[in-house]
Amino acid sequence: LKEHWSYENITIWSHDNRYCGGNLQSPIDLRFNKSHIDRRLKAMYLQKQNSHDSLQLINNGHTAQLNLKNHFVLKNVAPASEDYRVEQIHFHWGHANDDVNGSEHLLEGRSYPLEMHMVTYSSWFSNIHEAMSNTRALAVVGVFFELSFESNPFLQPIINALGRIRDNGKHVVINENFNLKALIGEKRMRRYYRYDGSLTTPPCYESVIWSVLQEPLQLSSEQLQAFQRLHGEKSVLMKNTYRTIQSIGSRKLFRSFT
Ligand code: 1SD
Ligand code: ZN
Repeated sequence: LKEHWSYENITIWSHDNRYCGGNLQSPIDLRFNKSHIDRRLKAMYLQKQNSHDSLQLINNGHTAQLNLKNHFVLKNVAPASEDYRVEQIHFHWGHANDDVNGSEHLLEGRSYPLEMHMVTYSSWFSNIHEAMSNTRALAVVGVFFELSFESNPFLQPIINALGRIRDNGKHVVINENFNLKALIGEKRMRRYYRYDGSLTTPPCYESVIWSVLQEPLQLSSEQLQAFQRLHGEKSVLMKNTYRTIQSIGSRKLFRSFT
């Protein structure tokens, strides 16, 4: 298992990580006409936990990641299923002067400039590392962002902190109020695509129940640029932090909405 990988050479990920060459890989192109309605897919929601742990935003060389340990559980991932504990959120984007590419999933063949992932793990496991490689032990919620003239105030606590984690390995504590529930919006969690997939980065474990919300969030181009200014390994600009789409193969794509 190789820890070192980059977005410059996605095509060779499978040389060091055999799962990356598997049949249940992510991301994929989400198409309404190729999806099946599943009426058992209920509105998901976040339940606040009683935690006073600080929120840490880190530059891990591949993305900006906000650690949310013990703050929320995700409910209704599947009918009568266990809770999924929210571990972190992180982002995927393109590069400066590219307002189009950046998302990992596509919607009707279309990309968005930013995609947020909320990574959760089944409460049957004691931590995410134990869960990581087990079937359906992770549930990741993907949320697209599209550009708007107005900035998104719910995203601003993260944007403000990005300037302080420009370089690989940096981390800061977010002291401003960050409200994940308000950022995503309760209603948005009703309409989503659902399929069985993988981590979109090495080791590409095929352990993820994917939910990608149909309705995007908005951010301003100034907010987007704050991501595009981050530096990764060897101080090079972190750019095009997204994996190309993978074949859906024989998998079924479901949706929660009509
Ligand atoms: O890319 C992330 C990776 O950084 C890590 O967070 C992993 C879960 O531990 O998830 C992948 S992803 O599939 O959510 N992109
Ligand atoms: Zn991700």
